Amino acid sequence: MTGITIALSKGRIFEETLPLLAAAGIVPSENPETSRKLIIETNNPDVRVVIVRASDVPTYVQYGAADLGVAGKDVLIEHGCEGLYSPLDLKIAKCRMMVAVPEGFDYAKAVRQGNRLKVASKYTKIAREHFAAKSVHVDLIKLYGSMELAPLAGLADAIVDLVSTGGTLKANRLVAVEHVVDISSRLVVNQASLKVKREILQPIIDAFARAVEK
Ligand code: PRT
Ligand code: MG
Repeated sequence: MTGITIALSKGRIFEETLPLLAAAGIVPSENPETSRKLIIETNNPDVRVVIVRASDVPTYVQYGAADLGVAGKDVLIEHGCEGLYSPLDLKIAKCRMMVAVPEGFDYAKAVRQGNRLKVASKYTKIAREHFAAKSVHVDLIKLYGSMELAPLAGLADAIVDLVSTGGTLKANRLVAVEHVVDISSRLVVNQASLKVKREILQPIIDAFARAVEK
C-alpha cells in the first residue's frame, strides 16, 4: 500500500474533522451518514478514509490498518497509547467527563461518610483512577451504553459519563456533581507509518496543526 488510510468514526468526529482534512487539501468523496460504504475514497488518490466505531479508532491505528486516526481523549485513555503517537490536540468534539447522580442524592455527604458507592460507566479505567485519587470507595459496573439509565433503574448510585450541553442529564433528572477531565479529540498516528510514510503524513499533520491554531 503506497497511499495512506485515515480512520474516523461517523457523526461528530467525521463532521468536525472535515474542515481539518480540507485544510490539508483532502475532500472525502462521500458522507458516511448517507452512504453505507466503510471505505471512502477522497479527491487525493493516495488518501482513503475508513469508517470505524469511535472506540475502535486506536486499534486500527495501533496495528497499522490505518496510518492516522482521530479519537476522543476518553477513548484514548481507556484504550492506552501503545504503538500510538498522538502529536496534536485537534480541539474538536469537546465535552467534559463528569460524575453525575440523581437529583436529590447527596453525593458530598455519601463521600464524607465514606460510603461505598456503586458507579456505572463505560469509562471504568478513567473512573477507577478518578475515585482512587480522591480516596472514594467505589464498586465499578461496566456498561456499554445509556449510562444515564443506570441510577434510574437502581443499578448504580452514580455514573461517570461525557456531558456536552447537559441536556441528557437534565432530561433524566440527573445532576453533575464532579468534574473528572476535559475531553477533546486528538490526532493519532501509527509510529511505524510515520517513519515509512513521512513524506505523505508530515504535510497532513502540519496542515492539521495550522488549521487548529486558526
Ligand atoms: O456512539 P458509539 O457507541 O458508536 O460510540 P461513541 O459514543 O464513543 O461515539 P460518538 O461518535 O458518539 O462520540 C465520539 C466522541 O465524541 C467521544 O469519544 C467523545 O470524545 C466526543 N464527544 C463529545 C461525545 C460527546 N461530546 C457527547 N456529548 N461523546 C458522547 N457524548 C454523549 C454522552 O455520552 C451522553 O450520552 O452525549 C450525551 C450527552 O450529551 P449532552 O449534550 O446531552 O450533554
Ligand atoms: Mg455515541
